[in-house]
Amino acid sequence: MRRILILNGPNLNLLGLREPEIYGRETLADIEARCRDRAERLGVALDFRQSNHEGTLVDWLHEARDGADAVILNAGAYTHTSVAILDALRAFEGFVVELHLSNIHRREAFRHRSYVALRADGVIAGFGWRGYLHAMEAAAEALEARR
Ligand code: CA2
Repeated sequence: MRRILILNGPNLNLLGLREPEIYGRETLADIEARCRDRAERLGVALDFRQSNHEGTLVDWLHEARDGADAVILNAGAYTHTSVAILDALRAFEGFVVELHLSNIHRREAFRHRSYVALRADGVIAGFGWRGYLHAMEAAAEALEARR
């Protein structure tokens, strides 16, 4: 069975609790439940995690080298700052989707730069929680095509 790892970065544990006009009303637990449902339908194994710590995200990307076929990464604000996360992504050989709830290109200029994009195979942004499902579909299809 193909394995998809979904990693969520800083502050995403607050989803649904503040700024619903930007990030929506769904909590991260709600999104995880929808992803688990989709994983079952797609016939993939899903690992879904969140951390507020850059080093933890780096450690998890290292684990993915042996533990996942695709990584879907919403790195939160680290998207725009973290060379460490980019370097860890470059050590991962599987399929990578960069994911954002909001359309980062319609927001402040500092959100337009993405280090994650320098390694991502594809980028999904601006579709809210549904973007997680779009990313899973894209990853599952890409893995199937690579078989
Ligand atoms: O749109 C996205 O998914 C982001 O990755 C979210 C990050 C932001 O820094 C990126 O530029 C775009 C922020 C996540 C913060 O989430 C919150 C949720 C509720 C309340 C406060 C923050």
